Amino acid sequence: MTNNTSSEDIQSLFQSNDRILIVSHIRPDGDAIGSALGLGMALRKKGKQVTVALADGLPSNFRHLPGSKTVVNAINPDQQFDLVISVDASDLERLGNVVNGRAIDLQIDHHVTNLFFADHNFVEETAVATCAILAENFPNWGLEFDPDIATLLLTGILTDTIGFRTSNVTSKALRIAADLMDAGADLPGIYYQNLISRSYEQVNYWGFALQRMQKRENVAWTSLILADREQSDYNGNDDADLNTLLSSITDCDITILFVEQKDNHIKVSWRSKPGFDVSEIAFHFNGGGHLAASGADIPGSLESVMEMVLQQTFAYLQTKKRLQ
Ligand SMILES: [Mn+2]
Repeated sequence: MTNNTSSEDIQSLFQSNDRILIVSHIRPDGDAIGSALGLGMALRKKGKQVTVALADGLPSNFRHLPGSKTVVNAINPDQQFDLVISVDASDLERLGNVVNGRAIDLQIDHHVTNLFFADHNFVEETAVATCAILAENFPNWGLEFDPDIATLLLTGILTDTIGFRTSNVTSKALRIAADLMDAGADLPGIYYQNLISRSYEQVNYWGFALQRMQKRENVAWTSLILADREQSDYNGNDDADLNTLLSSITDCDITILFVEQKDNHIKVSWRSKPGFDVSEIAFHFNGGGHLAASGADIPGSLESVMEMVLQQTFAYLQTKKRLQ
């Protein structure tokens, strides 16, 4: 499967269709939101009627973005669209139930695992973000930037590259970002807002976990329990991005976070340094993920899950040592 469209095709799709629906993946991140809203705004500037729909709506940490109030999380099944576009989603399932069986006319994405599920597929695997593909191609597609659009697209690039520090970052990505700055995006502001700033409640929530942190050999672990969430008044996502902090500990090759859930189960996440494959451990518990970041949902009490997971993690390290 391969790309089957060109910039000329895309430009004429935009020119000849008026009622446009843009969708992206469930649990939307900065790139999903930035690309859906950025493309939507650029098409509205061309006089198009645009609906941006995300099955899970917009997480609170992205509600500061321009145009965020226009996002809907469901569409009337009878509503007619001339053109349905998916951005930043590798397959139909990732869209959630927002398209209600409508076919996807055009998709723009950068995931290696993309299934080329649209009539017109524009997939660029080497792009650091879908927002980078949009920024690079807007001029070819007859679309223009303004400061809001540039802000949305740079938000996607910055969040998908965690501030230009993922291994796929290229000089081209930086040139695209520079062009977006010229178009009016405030890079330091976007950086602070999306990658640095945290609420008092979030950091307070971390505090409970940090106090309980333990370390044995090259493994550190800790837990967040339901009571911590209540005491800190934190109401954001499960791990509160604590994994990012844990994974920065220099002398630990593997870090593990246990997050207690309602109904007697524990969400476990592993992070590892290069050379360690934590997906192998997660797989043992019916979980999965990537070499360096994996997770599993395990039924049981915190104590029992912790014991099983630590045992399995140290067993993995033992086997690895023996093989070396
Ligand atoms: Mn992306």
